[in-house]
Amino acid sequence: MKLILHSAWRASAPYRVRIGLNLKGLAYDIAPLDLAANQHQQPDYAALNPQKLTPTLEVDGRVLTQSLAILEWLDETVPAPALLPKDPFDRATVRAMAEIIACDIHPVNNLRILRALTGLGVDQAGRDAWAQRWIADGFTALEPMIARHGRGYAFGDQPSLADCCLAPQIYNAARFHVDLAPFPAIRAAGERAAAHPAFAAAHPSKHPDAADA
Ligand SMILES: N[C@@H](CCC(=O)N[C@@H](CS)C(=O)NCC(=O)O)C(=O)O
Repeated sequence: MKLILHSAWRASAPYRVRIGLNLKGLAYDIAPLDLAANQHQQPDYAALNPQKLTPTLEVDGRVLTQSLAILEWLDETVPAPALLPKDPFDRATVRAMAEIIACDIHPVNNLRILRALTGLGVDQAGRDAWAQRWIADGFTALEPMIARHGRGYAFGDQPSLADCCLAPQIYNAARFHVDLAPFPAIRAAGERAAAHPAFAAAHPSKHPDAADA
């Protein structure tokens, strides 16, 4: 299987997919996109991904988009190690954790939203305050779920879809100087994941075009 991941170095959504691919032990090429230079908005990329967002995963020439859809495809295609538990109730719980991040925290802090805020006259301090507000809001909901269900990782004692989303969101929270002191369970799960080779290899600093930041 020939896999090409269109990925941007600090972006959360492709970071989730890099973690998933690494957990499954799959080899893949990274096609880096420079979001600051708007490479994702160019016609050649838009032909692959009409949303002009990253990630896009090419699978033997076929195209998948949306990080959660890609991770679920991955889990169905390469079942071990599983990203979702077997029990339907547990699966729904892990999906709920992932969706708090991917559907409720991340979209309102995305580059295009921050650019739109800039266009409305919001300065850097205002944009940081915006991101901090919504990250803290989501983490406040996630914290008791991880405290209840985590046993090392966000859910149970193995990395799951929830960790694929959590590690990038913690990285993103640091970029916006979010105080993680009120979220000990989130911090503990993040530290546990960071020590896992699949997560370490997916870190933005390992991206082919990583810059100093
Ligand atoms: N729901 C999508 C979100 C994709 C997304 O928003 N990707 C960001 C990077 S994390 C992006 O490409 N942003 C470009 C922009 O906002 O202009 C997914 O999970 O794949």
